[in-house]
Amino acid sequence: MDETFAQDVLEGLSAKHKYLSSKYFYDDNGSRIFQEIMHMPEYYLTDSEFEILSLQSKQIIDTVGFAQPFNIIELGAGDGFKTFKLLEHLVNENVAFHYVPIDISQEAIDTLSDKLLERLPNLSIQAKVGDYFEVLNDLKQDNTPSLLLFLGSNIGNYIEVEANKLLSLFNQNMKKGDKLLIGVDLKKNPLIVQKAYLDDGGITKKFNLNLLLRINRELEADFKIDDFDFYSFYDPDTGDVKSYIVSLRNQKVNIKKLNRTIDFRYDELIWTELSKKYSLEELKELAEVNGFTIQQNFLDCKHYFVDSLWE
Ligand code: AVI
Repeated sequence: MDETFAQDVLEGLSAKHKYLSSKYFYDDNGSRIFQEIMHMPEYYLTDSEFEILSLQSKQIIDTVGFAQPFNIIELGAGDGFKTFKLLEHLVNENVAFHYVPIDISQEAIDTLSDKLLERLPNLSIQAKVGDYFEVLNDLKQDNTPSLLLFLGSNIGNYIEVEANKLLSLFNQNMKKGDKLLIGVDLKKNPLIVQKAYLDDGGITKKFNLNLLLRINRELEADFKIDDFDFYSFYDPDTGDVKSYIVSLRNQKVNIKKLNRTIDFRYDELIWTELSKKYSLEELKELAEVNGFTIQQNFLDCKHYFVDSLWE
């Protein structure tokens, strides 16, 4: 049994306002559902970032300005669909670089490596499964310049203190001269944001409820999935999208491996995820409090999303 998972589930479901961390969405099944989300028309984030990397890869790499060879280290690579455009540009231009994708899902990393090598047989790829910082720490030993990629608005899933902790850890684990390209979803018309998280097809609901299935499987619980629903809400002032699982009944759930029975009230919420949207001013502040300066922002044509280059 994964002790941290067990501990976190116990803590979150025993709290007055119940919560579960979205980092636990991504078991192999959850990673597959996330691929479905990224292909939904409502989930504009993927298309916007894909456009940036399709049309502006040359400008991005020219602005980075590294001598060759260099590393491209992708944190939380997922299916690498967006990154493909950047990699394709570099391979076509015969640029000397190593691509080092890091992800916590073995399945996601295997699929990514196979797909990339099929389409870019000359790509030098050294995939790693595991913790970002262990890998970054290893890479610090070699003095090849590195461009870190933290794309897909993954930073939006961290509350403010955790986002700052993570970014300052990135900073500490970067060598002098290394750069970070961070993908961030921007504040925009609230209806567009709302639809991306409360989709008509119920895929985001399935993504959230998969976490209960994971608890059933790994902690021998008896959540009845049909007795729970999903809700998501965007607050345009704060930029927070908050997602919840909703209990549809008064009910008890036994979690055998935790030796606990948890009570859920009718309409009680479990907070599962924050997906924060930033303004460009807030983004500048986020960079600066963590010791970075923005070298350049690369936006899509609708100004929905930014890939921001930090040094
Ligand atoms: C991975 N992360 C940036 C996604 C997001 O938009 O917050 C996860 C997601 N949750 C619901 N839909 C997508």
